[in-house]
Amino acid sequence: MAQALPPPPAGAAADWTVPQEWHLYGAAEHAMWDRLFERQSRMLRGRVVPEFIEGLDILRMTKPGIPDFGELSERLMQRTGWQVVAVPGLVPDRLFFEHLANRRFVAGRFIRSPGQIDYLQEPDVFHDIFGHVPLLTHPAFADYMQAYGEGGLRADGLGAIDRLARLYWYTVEFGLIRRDGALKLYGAGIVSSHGESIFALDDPSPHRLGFDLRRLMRTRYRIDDYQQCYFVIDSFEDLLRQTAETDFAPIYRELEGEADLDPAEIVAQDRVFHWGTQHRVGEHSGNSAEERS
Ligand code: HBI
Ligand code: FE
Repeated sequence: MAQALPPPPAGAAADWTVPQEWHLYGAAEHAMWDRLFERQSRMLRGRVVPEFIEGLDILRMTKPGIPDFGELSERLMQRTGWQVVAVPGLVPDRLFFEHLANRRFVAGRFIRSPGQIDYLQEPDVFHDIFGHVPLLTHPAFADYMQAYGEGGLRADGLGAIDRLARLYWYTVEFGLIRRDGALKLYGAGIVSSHGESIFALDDPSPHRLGFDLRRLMRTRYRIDDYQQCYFVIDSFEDLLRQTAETDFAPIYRELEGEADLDPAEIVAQDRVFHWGTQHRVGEHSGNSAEERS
């Protein structure tokens, strides 16, 4: 059942938001953003779904420095009615869902230090803004994120947050999409990670399977390594259709009788794009991409 929320940290509002305080970033922090931005935008050319690059342009994220959340929100608001708000770190599930359901994306405001360039526990501003925000300019994806938040609030009352979190993980964080017969990246955990943006698309190790809501809700995931399994959607519109128009309560009940699947498993109904060798499992431990979310 839904539990009482912990109180917000000192300096945060009741909904856990804080001011970004953009003026407090120093030159080294902006330089770190520029370095990550340059490295990732070069890497992603031709690998990421084109709407991601369009989102960077629409939001003027190509200009140097850590973006100002107020400016991003203004442009996003015009486009799809979304806003970006700063939070001190991970927020409780229910609040996270409430923000999404109200078309507010919560983002960390700190940036990783040079020693953490490829490994980070908590989502920083580069993961949250570069990874997540460009696709919020896409109408169907923007609606999907809101629907996910609404689904989260319902799941909270049904004891099903863990199942729903798998949906987020395998789409919003680590999703692949098919475009003109080729696979492209769109998940924020992949696109914000230098190593995983190669691994997810090109490495023979991980499975790449067609999206199937029930299947994905049964599949465990790892937070400390590259994924062993990626799920491929046909389009953002299709993803939205399969989630927004679905009452998940009967699915949660149905799944209670079924065993969880290991991410290395393949089952008979799977639509297999690539049957992974799984030979690189564990090689990237401590090198998670999103570095969790
Ligand atoms: N809080 N700031 C932040 N960012 C997240 O991605 C996040 C969170 N709280 C909960 C959460 N993610 C997930 O556990 C939910 O998707 C279930
Ligand atoms: Fe994330």
